[in-house]
Amino acid sequence: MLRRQCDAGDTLLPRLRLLSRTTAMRIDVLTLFPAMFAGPLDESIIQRARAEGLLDVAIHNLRDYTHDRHRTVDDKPFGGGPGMLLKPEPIFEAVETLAGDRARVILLTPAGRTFRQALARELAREAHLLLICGSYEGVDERVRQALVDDELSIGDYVLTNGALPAMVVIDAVARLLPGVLGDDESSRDESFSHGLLEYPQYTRPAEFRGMKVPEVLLSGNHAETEKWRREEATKKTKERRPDLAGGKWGDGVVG
Ligand code: 21W
Repeated sequence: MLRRQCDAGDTLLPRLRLLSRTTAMRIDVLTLFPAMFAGPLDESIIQRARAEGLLDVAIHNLRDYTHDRHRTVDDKPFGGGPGMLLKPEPIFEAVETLAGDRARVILLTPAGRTFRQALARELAREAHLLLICGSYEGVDERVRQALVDDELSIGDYVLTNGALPAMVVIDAVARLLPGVLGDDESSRDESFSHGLLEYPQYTRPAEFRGMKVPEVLLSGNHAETEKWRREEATKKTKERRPDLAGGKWGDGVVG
């Protein structure tokens, strides 16, 4: 079965990578702003992953799951107060239509736990994600109770809705799927998965406007170069991100 997915000319490495995933990862997104997703998912590495059948993303307009003339998705909160809430019926109908019984259902909300690289790695092992984008109005609590497996925030700042956060999650997860990054990108990534920020890097020319590339990098001495890079990365991490300091959570946060 696996064999048929490989062309005769394939080298051994891409063939082995296929062993860990035989079908594309499926990601469904439920949003009030489907048009926001057009650019980011149609460019670069994500587009290539989709074209190669490694990732299957579908964007769904929450309004398509309403049945009234005005395509109503929100209503006033019981108990009063300002603003409106996303009403449960369209979200329930959408999730019941899209999730099957295997999808991991994730609500993007500022009240969620912060999305980190460790969770991106965990999500990359799932077969099917369903991302529900929050809106400024908030969501009826019964959605959380009955449908949602995880609530995620992407950080402590206020956005207008959950569409950008959903794209951030898709991007972080997609690049971890087997075969999405080239061999060079992947091995480079692995060598940084030790919880340090990146060391300073230089390319030609060796001197530019009086600014010189550190001598050790021109020396050709690999051991000295490695030592310099490790020291610089450690120094930078201690200065800028003392909370990471050497990857104390074994988290593999990349720089
Ligand atoms: C902004 C939703 C503010 C809800 C009284 C009670 C998803 C997000 C979002 C948004 C509120 C993420 C209110 C980082 C984000 C998101 C829109 C608060 C108003 N008044 N990660 N509640 N930052 N943002 N609701 O904004 O949906 S993940």
